Amino acid sequence: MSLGTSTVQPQKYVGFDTITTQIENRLLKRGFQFNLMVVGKSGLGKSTLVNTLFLSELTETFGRKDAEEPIEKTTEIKVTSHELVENNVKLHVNIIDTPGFGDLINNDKCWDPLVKYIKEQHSQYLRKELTAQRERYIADSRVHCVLYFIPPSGQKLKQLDVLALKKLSEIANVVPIIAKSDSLTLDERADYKRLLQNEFKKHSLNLFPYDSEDLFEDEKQLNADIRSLIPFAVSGSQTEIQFDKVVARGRQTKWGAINIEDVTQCEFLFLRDFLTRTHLQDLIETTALVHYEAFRSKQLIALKENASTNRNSSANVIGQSVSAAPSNPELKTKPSSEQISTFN
Ligand SMILES: Nc1nc2c(ncn2[C@@H]2O[C@H](COP(=O)(O)OP(=O)(O)O)[C@@H](O)[C@H]2O)c(=O)[nH]1
Ligand SMILES: [Mg+2]
Repeated sequence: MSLGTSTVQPQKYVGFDTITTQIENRLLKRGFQFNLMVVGKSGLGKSTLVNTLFLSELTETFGRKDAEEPIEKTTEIKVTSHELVENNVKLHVNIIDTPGFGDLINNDKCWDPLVKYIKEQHSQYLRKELTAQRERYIADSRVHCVLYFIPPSGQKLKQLDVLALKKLSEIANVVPIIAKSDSLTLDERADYKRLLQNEFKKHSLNLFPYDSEDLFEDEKQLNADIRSLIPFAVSGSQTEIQFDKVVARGRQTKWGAINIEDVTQCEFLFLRDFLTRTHLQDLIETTALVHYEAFRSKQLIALKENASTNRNSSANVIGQSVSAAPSNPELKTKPSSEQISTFN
């Protein structure tokens, strides 16, 4: 017997169409959490770009007063939290600033601390999820997006970048960008972008955005358009400049000024639209449904296998000695924090 579903039109107004407003109100009260990690060599303009993205002073960059001054370096992973409000929508942003990547003489596995950090956030979330009295709303520190800064060298990806991009894109949404692209001419920029796109293909890097079967046609098209733009060639600036008709963020040089907010000169606006207007929710959702889910299932399978090996070995012990006290089954199956935080 099959239970068919038929569409019923209630005779009077019932009011469940307000569910979207109810959800919206709840979400508005709680706000949204977005965690953005920036990765790349020091001096590539990471702090400046983050501040340009959200038009606020989110991270410190002092810039240099003269060329002799050393570039300010971030030496450890530093997280700063901010709350941005736009038309009643609260966005909690965590910026995860990472140490100058590849700055050392020996950069062997310099992505390890970043991979470890990303996995640690997944493991913290899993631990909170698995406690008996879990919170209704678990604070989310999982990394939703990794902005990967590539220097404007015009050259192929270095082995270090390939390996780092590979490792990071296995566990998070990675978006590569060409940093300080104002140092390239428009032609050089287009060539470099093509070269990097080929490199991504050659090394089979699985970069964000991903296509899934449940996407609508227009969403697939949008993703294809975005993929043709990646890596975005961007520049950042925290100073406003008076151009012919507008005042906008720009970089003044001896030869003139570039307007960062003009898409014919710089792809900064494409990047910002992508991160905030079109793909913010997708970045958050993909982190939860793809990356975290993969971590979670791997950990839970490992725990289950562990538990069954333990059970088998304790069954042997009980078989040998009747005096063995029955252990607390709750403790047996409950994962310890050490078990969950195993990295590989
Ligand atoms: N030409 C150029 N210089 C930039 C750009 N973004 C930042 N800078 C400059 O590069 C230096 C380092 O910037 P910073 O944001 O601190 O780099 P970080 O070490 O990657 O965080 C500063 O002097 C910035 O003014 C850019 O897009 N183009
Ligand atoms: Mg910095």
